[in-house]
Amino acid sequence: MDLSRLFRSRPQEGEAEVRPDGRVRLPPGQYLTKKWPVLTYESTPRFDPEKYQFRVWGEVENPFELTWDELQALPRTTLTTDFHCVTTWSRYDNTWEGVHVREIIQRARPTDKANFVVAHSWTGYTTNMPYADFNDDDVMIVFKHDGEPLTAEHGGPVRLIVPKLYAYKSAKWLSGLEFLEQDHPGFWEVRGYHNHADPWQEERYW
Ligand SMILES: Nc1nc2c(c(=O)[nH]1)N[C@H]1C(S)=C(S)[C@@H](COP(=O)(O)O)O[C@H]1N2
Ligand SMILES: [Mo]
Repeated sequence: MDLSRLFRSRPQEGEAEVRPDGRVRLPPGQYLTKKWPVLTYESTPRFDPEKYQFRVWGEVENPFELTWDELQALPRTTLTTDFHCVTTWSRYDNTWEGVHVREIIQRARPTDKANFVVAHSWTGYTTNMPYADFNDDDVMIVFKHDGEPLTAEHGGPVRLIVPKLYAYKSAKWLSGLEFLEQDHPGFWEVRGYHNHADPWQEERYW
């Protein structure tokens, strides 16, 4: 499924800055968009706060579940990061509000066998990543984008955001996090998308 042609537009001159860490801000082969396209495989699901459970399990000392209210009550962070889709659009300066994943890590206490994380959506969508990519300064469970509640089509009311990997790692409608010793490729990863997905290495497909 390649929707990139639908969204292609000219990159804007002068926006390909170099980041403080030395990385070029716009990854190779990407173009900038100010709009925020929707990319979903499944149909946008319903959300029922009464039935919602956020589950953390696997290679952790303290597996747990949170209700919607308990998840909402965790300490909040706001961060502004860029978002890069494998179909070649990038959107700069998205302000995310939500819970930093380290709030979850702290409570779950991953064991020393926790080498990978699988993010689960209540639709059944999954995506996998190395624990080191998950446990990073900019990885968040978010409820708001640019000051507004996340819309349902963008994963509202709760999704994962992993800014340094292509956006298929940012599971919409997040319902749980599974910590694993062995890697377990997710929905797109078994259908031809790169297992790791680093935009600066153009890890798009395999
Ligand atoms: N549950 C779920 N999460 C998902 C997807 C999906 O199809 N289902 N698509 C992924 C892909 S390929 C991208 S590019 C981003 C798109 O997020 P957006 O629709 O908010 O732009 O969500 C990711 N998360
Ligand atoms: Mo994507």
